[in-house]
Parts: sequence; structure tokens; C-alpha cells
Amino acid sequence: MHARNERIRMLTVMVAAALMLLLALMPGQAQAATTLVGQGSSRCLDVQGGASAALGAPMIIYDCHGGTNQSFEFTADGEIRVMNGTRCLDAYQQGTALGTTVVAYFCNGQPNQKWTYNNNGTITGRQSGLCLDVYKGLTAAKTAVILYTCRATSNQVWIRNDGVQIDTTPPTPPSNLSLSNLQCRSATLSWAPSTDNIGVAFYDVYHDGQQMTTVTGSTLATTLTLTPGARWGLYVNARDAAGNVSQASATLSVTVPQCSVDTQPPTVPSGLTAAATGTSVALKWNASTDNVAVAGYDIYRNDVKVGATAGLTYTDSALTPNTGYRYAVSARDAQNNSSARTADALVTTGGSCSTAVCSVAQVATETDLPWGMLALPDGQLLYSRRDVRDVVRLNPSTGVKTVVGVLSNAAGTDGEGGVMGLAASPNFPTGDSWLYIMYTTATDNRIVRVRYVNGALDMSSLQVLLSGVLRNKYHNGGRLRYGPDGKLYVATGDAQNGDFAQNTSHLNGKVLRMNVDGTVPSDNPFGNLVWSYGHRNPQGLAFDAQGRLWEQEFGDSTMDETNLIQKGGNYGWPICEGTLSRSGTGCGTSGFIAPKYTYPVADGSCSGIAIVRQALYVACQRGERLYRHAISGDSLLNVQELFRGTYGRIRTVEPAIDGNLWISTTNGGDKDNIANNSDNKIIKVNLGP
Ligand SMILES: [Ca+2]
Ligand SMILES: [Ca+2]
Ligand SMILES: [Ca+2]
Ligand SMILES: [Ca+2]
Repeated sequence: MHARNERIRMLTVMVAAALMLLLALMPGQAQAATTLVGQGSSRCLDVQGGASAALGAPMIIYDCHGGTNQSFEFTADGEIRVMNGTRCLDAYQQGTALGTTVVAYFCNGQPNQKWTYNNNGTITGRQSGLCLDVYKGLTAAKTAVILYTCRATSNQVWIRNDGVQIDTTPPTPPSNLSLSNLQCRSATLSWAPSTDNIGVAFYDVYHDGQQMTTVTGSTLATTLTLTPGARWGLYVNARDAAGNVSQASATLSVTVPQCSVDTQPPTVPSGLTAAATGTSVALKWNASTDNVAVAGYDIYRNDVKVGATAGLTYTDSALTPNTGYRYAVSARDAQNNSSARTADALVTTGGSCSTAVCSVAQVATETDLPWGMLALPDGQLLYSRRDVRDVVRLNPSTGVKTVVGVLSNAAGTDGEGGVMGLAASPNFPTGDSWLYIMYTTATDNRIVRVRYVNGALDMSSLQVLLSGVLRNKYHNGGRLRYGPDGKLYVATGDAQNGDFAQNTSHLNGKVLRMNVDGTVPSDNPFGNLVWSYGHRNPQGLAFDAQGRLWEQEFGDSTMDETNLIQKGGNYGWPICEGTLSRSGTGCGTSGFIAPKYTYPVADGSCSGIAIVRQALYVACQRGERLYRHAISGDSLLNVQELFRGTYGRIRTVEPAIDGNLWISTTNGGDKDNIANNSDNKIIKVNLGP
């Protein structure tokens, strides 16, 4: 009898334990209750009407009193329950507009009852993307709580008493990196710990912008997998549980030894041909072989090395017209064993012309909007399609187009949002395969990088480098451009809120500057990604031969502008539009940097810009023309208008690898998010001197 009772008791305990586990796993199961104290008001989030509040009663702030209408439970599926779990926080009637009322309604699982408590203490409505906000920052009891643009101001920060802490402080950088047991394929990296206000949760180990491994915050050494012969810069970032990432450690340079010594050079490339088009020469050849692997090819013009490539083609440009040249190619392996050179291929360049444009060729048509364009080292062209929301490769020789990747979470704004800027990593030509893309999602504008491998985007490699740049119907910016400093520059629009442009801690209405991995360069002016500010809707970025950044931006109804960008510079919007004062002290405000050139909106509305041989080309939509300026010192001189009215609205201008230009039009369907309702052209422009 005794043993049987024991078994029954055991069984009862096991059933009870299983039930408790089941309850804990059920969606909607509440966590511990907490108050939500407004940081600015020190008052509690409160259902108006107390314990007997009516269904649908509005949320307010009120003196903290511990009642059930101030006691909240965050459920696993994103609800915030109150009044003993009988009501849920609810954006009134699924509202997503600024100022939407927040109420306590019966829990129905709808998306307007799903919320995220962020590590900075804000609470985001998942449907609207807006934050719980005490109206106008007022602090009196009974002030309404509404939805508003997330700004993490004190009227949007809610402090919990259930142990979940606000943490916006990143750890300190790891230090004292050192390498031991260096072999050709492995080594042990160790470092000194970071500190954090709460605790380091992870260390992320990188080389040259590429993540190698992640270890826990209690780990201070790890074995790395290395590539024989690589010359890498290793660094470590610390990360806390809230996702705050430290600045990177100092970089530790390593030259990985080869596993075995290779003394055998590759075979000589075969089949070298050289063909001239105007003053450009296109070379191609057949691959060499090697006992290990061919690492690349060196290009010689008249016995002088003029370039190198990992591919099997090369274009030499800006040569002297009507002149004979000799070209040869040799192959090289990873240990710098070079083959003999090929026999010379002889070629004579064609004539040039003395005008700005020598010739024009329409290469393709497109039923959507080509937005970003990028000339690949092999001469092919990538472009983004804003409203189809993908990336296409165009072979200019054949006109064949191939979709290389689809941004499945991209979204339009029924205006100007969608898939926009493209850029390639500075190391792309030497085998780094990162492409950078700026696009709009349902909640933000963002920048990702994704590897371009075997002619397609490898979506499994996609990394989000920057998210949360506010979107709107218009003013989404969108251009990406790598600078000669190896940093990525980004044009962001003001999301139709001019005040953002003057706020240097806000990412909208800016030119941003980031490292290849999305982190903040240590020499940025404001300690964040902001490089320059006071911009309205910049969509053009280009670097000149001196490494200076030029920027193109849409003004409001009066004038557009071209700016020469200075680190930390303020370009005036919304107080100053071009040279037109709009409010306050206007364009005369101390510190405002004036544009280098302005355009009446009807003759301008320009998006992309490009610089070739110290001429700045500006692609204009309403103006239906391409401006050409000569860059002289700090000035733009000798403005010319090209193609006025010939091709309609011009969106993008981009350097081609042979020293000429690509342009694309934006005719029809460019103020909606409907795919393939446009009539566009992609055109090659062969330039004069
Ligand atoms: Ca922290
Ligand atoms: Ca070899
Ligand atoms: Ca300005
Ligand atoms: Ca469209």
C-alpha cells in the first residue's frame, strides 16, 4: 500500500509539473507584472477610470498607486495585458497615424495589440512602427498617451520594475588582442575583457569587416579558422544582452603563413585579344592553370603594368586617340609566382571628339524604374528596380537581362520608396563579393549587404547594417557611394519632417558615413553615422579626383542644389532652401554652408550625379536633362545642358568602367509603388575629353 501511494503521489506531481510546463509554453502566457513609469513625468501608465474602467478606456499617465489598471504583463506573443489580464493595450481602430489614441480593449490578438519593449525603454507598436508617447511631453496627471514617431525622448521612455532594465550603454572596446599558435589554417586569438554597465554577453570576432565567430561574454580566447597566405586585420567587438555593440578593438594585423611553399608559376594565359572602341581598349584572354590556384592576372601596356584583375577581361580607357598600343597579360598565384607574359596584342585607338558627348547608344528598355546602377568590373551593369524590388544584371554586349536577386521584405511607399541605391565594396574587384543595397521596408529605410556570388545575390549571406531610418511617402533619399577613404556614404531624406534634418542625433535628412561592416567610423564628427546635415531629400553622391564629396538634393518648390560636402557641415534645410530663406535667420544663419549651384525646380528636380575626369554630371527628372559642370577648384563652371527633352526624365547617371557614362530614365509610374508601369531606357553615353 505504501509503495502504491508513493507512486500515485509521484504521478500527481509529474502531471502537475507537465501542466505547468504546458501553461508556460502557451502563447499569451503572461510574465511577471510590472508598472510602466514615464521617465519624463514619473507618473504611471494608467487605464483611465481605475479598476472599473470602461471597455476601450484611453491610456493616460497618473500618480502611481499600484492598482490593477497600472499593472502590466508583457506576453510572449507581444501583448501588453492590464487589469488582471482582462484588457490589452490597443491602438484605437488599428490607427497608424501620428497621434493615434491608445486604449485598453479586450484582447483579440489583432496586430494593433502587438508591442515591442525596446532596450532603450521605448515601446513600439508593431503595426504602426510608432512609439507610446505622452502627449506633447506634458507631465500632468491624466495627460493622454498616444502613438508618435519614435524618438526615445523622456516622454517615450517607460521604466519597468520587473527586473527588465533599460540599457543603451554599449560595452567598452575589447583591448590587448594577441595571437598565439599561429598555423597556416588556425590560430588562437585572445583579448582583454570589455566592461559594461550590466554585462558583456558576447564577443564578435571579425577580419576586415567579415564576421569570423561569436563567443560568449565570459570567453576571452578562441580558435580562429584562417586562410593560408591571407593578410588580415583582426578585431573584436563586445556586445551586451540588449544588443548594444561596442566600438571595435584596435586592429591586430596578421600575415598567415602558407601551409606549403609553392614555387610553380601558373601557365601563360592564351588567346589574348585587344579591341578598341574610341579611346578605350577591351582585353580578354583564356584562363591559366596552376598547381594550387591562379590568384589573378596582371595587365601590361607597352611593357608597363597598368592594372590587375581576378577576372578574364580588362578595359583600359582614356587613351590617346589614333595611337598604337601593345598589351600583354601574365598570371599570378597566391604566393606571387608569375607566369611569363603573353605575346603582345596590338591595337590602335579610334578617334575622339572635341564635344562633351561623342556618341549615345540605347542599350536596353525597362518597364520598371531603374534606380541604383553599378558598373561591375567585368563591364556588365547591375541596376535596382525600385517598384519590382529586385536587382537585375544587364549584359551591354547582348542586351540580355537577368534577375540576380529579389529583396523579399522590400516595400514601396506609394511614392518614392522601394529598392534604391547600390554600391560595391571597395574590395569587390579583388574578390570580396559584398554588394550594398538601400531599400524601403514596411517599417523603415535600411542598408544591407549581401554577397554577389556566381552571378547571383546569395540571400543567405544578407546582413542588415543599418535599419530604422525613417521612411515616408516621399523624401527617402536612397543613394549609396563608396569614398576613396573606404567608407560608405549614404544619402537619407528627411522623411517629410524638416526638423529631423537639423537634429544631428537623428539619421534622417543627412549624409551618413559608415565602415564596411556598418559600424561608426571613429573620426565621424558627432560620434554617430552622421557626416553632414540640414539636407532635405539628397539623392546624388559623387567623389571628385581630390576625394571630395559632392551631393545633389531636391529642394522644396523653389530650387534644387548641388553641395560640396564638409565633415560636420550644416546645409540649412528647413530654414534655408538653396539660397531662399524660409524661416528665422534663414540662409544667413551662422555656419550654414551655401550650395555651389542651384537650379529652378522646373529645370532641375535632379537625382543622381557622377563625376568623370573632373566633370560633374547631374541627372534631372522634371528638367529632363543632364547638366555637365566643370569642377574647377571649389567651383562649378561652364554649365552645359545635355539631352534636354530628348529622353524625358533622367534618374541616374553612373560612371562606366571604360571612362564613359550610363544614364537611366524615370518616365511614368515613378510616383507609385506599382511594378512595371513605366517606360524607361538605359543608355550608354560615350564622352569626349
Ligand atoms: Ca550595456
Ligand atoms: Ca603555383
Ligand atoms: Ca541647402
Ligand atoms: Ca511604378
